Amino acid sequence: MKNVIDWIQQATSIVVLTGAGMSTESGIPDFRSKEGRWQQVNPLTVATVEALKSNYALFQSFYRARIQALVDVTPHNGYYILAKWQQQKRVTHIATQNVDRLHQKAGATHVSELHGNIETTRCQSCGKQYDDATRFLNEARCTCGGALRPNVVLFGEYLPEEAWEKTIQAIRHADIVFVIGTSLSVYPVNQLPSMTTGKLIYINLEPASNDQQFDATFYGKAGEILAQLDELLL
Ligand code: CNA
Repeated sequence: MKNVIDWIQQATSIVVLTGAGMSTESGIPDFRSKEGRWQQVNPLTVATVEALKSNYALFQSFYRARIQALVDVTPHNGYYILAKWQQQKRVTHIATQNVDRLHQKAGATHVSELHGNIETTRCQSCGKQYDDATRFLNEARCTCGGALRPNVVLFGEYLPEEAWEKTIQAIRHADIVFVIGTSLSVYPVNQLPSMTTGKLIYINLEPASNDQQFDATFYGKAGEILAQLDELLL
């Protein structure tokens, strides 16, 4: 812990990359833990373009449940700590695989949403954007008649180019990259940690198969470990 505090204090650019494990302490299940959503329904069969095109009812009900489950969810203390580090200019870039917008709800700005977000929607046919999910939740279609979908990146789709490029640039120039709450099993985001020449720090409940690349690892709850680090920084 002492080394990591020294690194943080000396760093001028810290990048944070988060995954679903960052949100479990706010009550949102991840995909791959024992308690994760993956155990009940396989997202590989639903969060896909194929499901959107060939089984829209299943696709719609999967995402409706996910959107509704987020209504009363609030960020935990770990999210506020990262937002504070960003305001203090310690953290220069936040990138997330999460679609829940909890970074922004805790006050973080300019978050690169590598897998999009679940709050806004668009038409799969004409591309028209909707600022919220009301129409989608009401099972209405786009004004053009096309099917609506959340602005998430489905399996098999490309990542948003701007978010991806900004994140690569930030990671290449970072002194430290914090990788938090991700199993690092989803391509291409799992390639990002190896792109830095800075220190790599992993915070996760359990080891990942490729975590020998990290300079420091903390196995435990993200919110608790961030709180310990933050306390030592005061
Ligand atoms: P994942 O594969 O489910 O991995 C999550 C990791 O977090 C696991 O290794 C867990 O051990 C770990 N973890 C769980 N709880 C904690 C905790 N409290 N503190 C620290 N670590 C913890 O999820 P990834 O993000 O790696 O996979 C990427 C997918 C999951 C993306 O496509 C996301 O969109 C998708 N996802 C997002 C959300 C969300 O937006 N909150 C929820 C579920 C899935």
